[in-house]
Amino acid sequence: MCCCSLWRRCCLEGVSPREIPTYCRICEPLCGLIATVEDGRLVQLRADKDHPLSRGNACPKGIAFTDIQNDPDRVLYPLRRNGTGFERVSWEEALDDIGARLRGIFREHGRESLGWYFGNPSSFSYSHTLWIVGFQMAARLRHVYSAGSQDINNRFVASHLLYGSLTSVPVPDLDRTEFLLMLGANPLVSHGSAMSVPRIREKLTAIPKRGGRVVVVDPRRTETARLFEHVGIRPDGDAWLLASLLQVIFAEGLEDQAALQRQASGARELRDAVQRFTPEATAPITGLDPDSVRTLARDLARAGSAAVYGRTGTCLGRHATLVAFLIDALALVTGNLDAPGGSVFGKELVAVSELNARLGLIGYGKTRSRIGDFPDVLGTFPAAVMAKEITTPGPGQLRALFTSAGNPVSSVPNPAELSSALAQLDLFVSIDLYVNDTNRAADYILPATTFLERDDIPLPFTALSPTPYTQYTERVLEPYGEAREEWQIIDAIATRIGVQPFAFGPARPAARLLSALRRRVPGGSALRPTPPLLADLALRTGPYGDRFGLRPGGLSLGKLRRHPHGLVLADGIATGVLRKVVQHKNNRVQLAPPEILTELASLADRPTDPTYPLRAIGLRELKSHNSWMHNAEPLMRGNRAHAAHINPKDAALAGISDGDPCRITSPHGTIHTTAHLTEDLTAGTIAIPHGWGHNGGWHRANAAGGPNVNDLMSTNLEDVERLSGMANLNGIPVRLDSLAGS
Ligand SMILES: Nc1nc2c(c(=O)[nH]1)N[C@H]1C(S)=C(S)[C@@H](COP(=O)(O)OP(=O)(O)OC[C@H]3O[C@@H](n4cnc5c(=O)[nH]c(N)nc54)[C@H](O)[C@@H]3O)O[C@H]1N2
Ligand SMILES: Nc1nc2c(c(=O)[nH]1)N[C@H]1C(S)=C(S)[C@@H](COP(=O)(O)OP(=O)(O)OC[C@H]3O[C@@H](n4cnc5c(=O)[nH]c(N)nc54)[C@H](O)[C@@H]3O)O[C@H]1N2
Ligand code: SF4
Ligand SMILES: [Mo]
Repeated sequence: MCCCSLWRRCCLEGVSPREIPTYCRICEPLCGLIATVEDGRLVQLRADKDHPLSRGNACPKGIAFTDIQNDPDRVLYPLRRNGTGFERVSWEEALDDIGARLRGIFREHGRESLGWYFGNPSSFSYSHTLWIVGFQMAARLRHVYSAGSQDINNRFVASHLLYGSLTSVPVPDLDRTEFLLMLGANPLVSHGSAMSVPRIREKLTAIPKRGGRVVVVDPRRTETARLFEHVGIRPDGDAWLLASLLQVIFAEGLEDQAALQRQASGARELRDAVQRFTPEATAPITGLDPDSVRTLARDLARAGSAAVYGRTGTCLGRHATLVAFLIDALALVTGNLDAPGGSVFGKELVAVSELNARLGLIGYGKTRSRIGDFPDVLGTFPAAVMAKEITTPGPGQLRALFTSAGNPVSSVPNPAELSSALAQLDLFVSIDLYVNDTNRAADYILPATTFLERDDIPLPFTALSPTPYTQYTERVLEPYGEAREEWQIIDAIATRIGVQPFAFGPARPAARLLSALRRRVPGGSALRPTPPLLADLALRTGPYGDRFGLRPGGLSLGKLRRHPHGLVLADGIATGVLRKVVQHKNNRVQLAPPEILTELASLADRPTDPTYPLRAIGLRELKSHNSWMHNAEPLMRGNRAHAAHINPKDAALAGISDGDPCRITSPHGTIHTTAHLTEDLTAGTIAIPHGWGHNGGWHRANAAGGPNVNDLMSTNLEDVERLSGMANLNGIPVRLDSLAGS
């Protein structure tokens, strides 16, 4: 149909623009988008009014993705390093050489010398994720790293300890809660994380509108805190605050006895362990007035319903696993776990947790890292030790590395150490959209499709959505240039080293099912499963599935194809499901596992060093997305530049005025940036955006300048959180100096 109803040349020549519904895969709300495509090129992206949840809402980053799709700096052909930089080569040449070099490395050093780092955008591609897992298992990869150790692995470990199920993460029941206690999250800017909630501002503001409360615990009076009640905690004080809230609740008999009896074991030990954390005892560390902490504890315990939620601000400190654990413990002790309006467990689209509980494929601490002896979390080791794994000789040394959708030189601690380690690799291959700050050192850069150039279904996100929904999208564009989907690239590399992801033995029921399916699906590969085939299989046998006709009305990919704007699966998250979630033998949430009791017993603040009197924390910006959207013109207008947000009192002590250049120094490194003075920061805290300081193939991003804040961060083994391998990126001791006049 003609979109302009004027029958212009485009219609007559059959190239009339097409408008195709799809969804954004930059961050977790997965907002519905309409892509206008003309002559095989993306013309525009706009918000999809017919998406059932985002209903015509999208943020500036989603709209600006047009500039990334069409960016002249994108890598569209395989690139090989030569003496001076990169040269274009054919796919066959690249893949054959990579295969041959890998085989040589394996002959000399064994398979364990191969590693993979996958970054944040991989979580938004089902095919990429599936093929990494398939490849990891088929090739028995040990060196696997991800953005998770800079983001959320502590949350998974807390779930493992509490529920015996790593992937069971409760979400706040936003539509029903009367009290939301939110720690270390800024959803007005981040748009929500570990929860999938389009139009989150509306959801949050609806809480006080219906008479409830939202309390935001954050060292910065953030965009979110400004709308609600703000508790200005000192960086990394959360473990002490949470322990105090529990202490008050137990001491005043405000715990929900019935819930404890029904759901938990270890309540008495937990009560004993938090006894020493009175609000008076923790005040010097949290910076919070003991009376207000007591009032908060009482209000939370007495609320009709309450959800406790924490995100990256609580994940990147020194006690990350303990903090994530105490967040859920507080919900349980107040009777709000798995209860309407509380912290609730969504139903998975694909039964990953249940399947994993049965088969025990991936887990926690199944293996330990060669360097640092860290437990694996879902098959991955801390990215903070990746550099040392490359540079430390001995059996199992990491010598050949792939990165896909990742920019670890920008995102992990101590980029200088990692950069110099990458230069020592025997082989370094990256699958990306750009020459970024990491793969500029690669032997090969293989061009990936963008999310608009691949089909998708957001498999893990249904369980994180307070209104369960899902959506399947076909690719809306043919790949530009010679870009390929990651799974195809992984498959091609696997073939060349003689492994096959998803090769099931003939006796396995899954194999029988697959081959039956293949016969039924037109074009289904006779040899290998494709992502849509696996997704269909997983969907149809999953909790919402149609069981191949046994459950009429259930889901299949075919059904989702008939609902291109997405499908709401239920009105809300069902409660009373904890017995199914918990995998511990006694079927109870463990409130006092030994790991946590040890953490509580030894909890001590880091000694203050007068040389570094301030604490640095992170700051996400509306128009940045980690490291990779600084090349998009609409997001960089008005000469956007990097700046550290500093309380005027701290600035005055250092002789710094607004807009001055300044130097920030930690025990591990130094950065230079511009000072932005604001009362939003609690005195003593500096907030610094990450993901800047570029030196890749993206011209505008390079020109934007700024430092890499991770120069301040440490990869010393004692600075990596023991239980989950989390990098310490918040609450870093720093010193502030003026650079004016120098
Ligand atoms: N100091 C500090 N550091 C942090 C954080 C912090 O708060 N403070 N936050 C941490 C967090 S939460 C995260 S998630 C990490 C992110 O860490 P990373 O995932 O390592 O880095 P990103 O900046 O997300 O880089 C993503 C890369 O993927 C590429 N890309 C984008 N889309 C695609 C695609 O579809 N396919 C492929 N193959 N490539 C694609 C981009 O070009 C870019 O190079 O950073 C962490 N680092
Ligand atoms: N615009 C934009 N959106 C994004 C991203 C982005 O880069 N830009 N990144 C995406 C990614 S990968 C993720 S993981 C999510 C993250 O989603 P969020 O975690 O919601 O994002 P942040 O804005 O980093 O929020 C962390 C908050 O913790 C506070 N904080 C820092 N230290 C502490 C502390 O010790 N205690 C407490 N209580 N608070 C602390 C910070 O001031 C900040 O307000 O956002 C996603 N969305
Ligand atoms: S909030 Fe913005 S970036 Fe995130 S999914 Fe929606 S449109 Fe995309
Ligand atoms: Mo993240």
